[in-house]
Order: sequence, then structure tokens, then C-alpha cells
Amino acid sequence: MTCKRGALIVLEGVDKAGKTTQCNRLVQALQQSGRPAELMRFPERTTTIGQLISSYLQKKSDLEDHTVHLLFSANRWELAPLMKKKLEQGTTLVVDRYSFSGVAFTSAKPGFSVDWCKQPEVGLPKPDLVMFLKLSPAEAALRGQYGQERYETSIFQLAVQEKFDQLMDDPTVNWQVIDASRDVENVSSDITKRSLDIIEAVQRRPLGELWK
Ligand code: NYM
Ligand code: MG
Repeated sequence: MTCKRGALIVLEGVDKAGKTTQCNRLVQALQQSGRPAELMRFPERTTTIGQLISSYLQKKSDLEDHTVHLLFSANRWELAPLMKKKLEQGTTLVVDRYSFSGVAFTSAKPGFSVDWCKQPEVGLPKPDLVMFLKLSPAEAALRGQYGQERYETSIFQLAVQEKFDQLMDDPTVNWQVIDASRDVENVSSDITKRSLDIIEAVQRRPLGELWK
């Protein structure tokens, strides 16, 4: 029997869209259906690089904007070998944010182009499916206050949403927009169905490289 590779599935969206909840539910649903699946997230705050990022996000330290962008990217690169290994072994990875958050958040800052922001991401494992959990700013506001971390303001999130819109206009990436305003169960079953389809489809397809 040939070993079927796992799928690389990413959930993206602005803060409060429900990514973390949906990633957890998806991993559970896949595991319950007998498919090997694991959760990953970026930033992965437990590594040495991740700790620098976490301290920056919590405003415990300041980092120059280009520097922090490259640290977010380095945090993905340091986990890329592990990701490839798990995918090859047949485990599907469900990832809470990826390069798209990296590009959208930094390019929402003044003086950063989308093109510059993409460069350090080129060649990373390419997601087989990126689901964008779409929630309007008005609906996000109904979900309560933003947290205390850097970037968690409605004005910045609006700029980030515009950058995501720009990034989604890219036929080289398998973007699928999910209406995240529905109740948790509806969103969850939608996401699970799309994931099962892609897991089936990628078995015969090699893993790609992002933006290459
Ligand atoms: N973020 C996340 C970036 O600025 N660049 C990145 O590459 C990634 C992956 O960090 N506001 C931002 C988006 C979020 C924050 O939040 C991480 P969380 O709640 O850990 O997903
Ligand atoms: Mg969060």
C-alpha cells in the first residue's frame, strides 16, 4: 500500500472570526472519522523565536517592524521540516494562521508593500486549502471587545481585512471563503466537508511550495 500524504489546511481571518474554535473542532471531527490530524498554530509561541514574538505581541518588548516580520517568518521556517514530515507520514495538519496573516498584518503597517512582505514566505510548504473565515467589522464588534495585544484595534483590523482581500485575489492559492457569521455548528460542518474533500484530493498530488 502506498502511503497517502496528509493535507495542509490553513484557517485565516481577522481576529475574532472564530479560527481557533474552528481549528479545534476540525481536528476533532477528522480524528473521530478515523483520519490522522493534528493542530498547529502560528505564531508558535513555545520556541525561542516564538517567545520573542509573544513578548512583542504582549507589548512587553518593542521590535523594529521589519525585524518582527522576519521573526514571524522564521517561526514558520523552523517548523517547516516537522510539517513536511508529518504530511508525508499521512497526518493532515490543521493550521491556525499562516503566511497570509504574516503578509496581511505587516503590510497593513505604513511603508510595507505586500510584495516585500511575501518574499520571506516564498518556498514554505504550500497549503492545499486556505479557508478564510469572513466576518464583517460590525459582526466582529458584536462578539465583544478586542484583547489587549498589539494589533487588536478595530482600525488596524480593517486595514488587515483589506490586505487579506488583496491576497485572496491570487489563483495560485486555493482560497475558499467561509461565512463566519453563522452559528458555530454550521460553520464547523461546512469547514469539515471542504476539508474531507481536499484530504481525498491531495492523496495523489505532491505538496507544493508557496508563491514559487
Ligand atoms: N500575526 C500572526 C502576525 O502579525 N504575523 C504572522 O505571521 C502571524 C502568524 O499575531 N494578531 C499576528 C496576528 C495576531 C497575532 O495572534 C497572533 P493569535 O491570537 O495567537 O492568533
Ligand atoms: Mg487569537
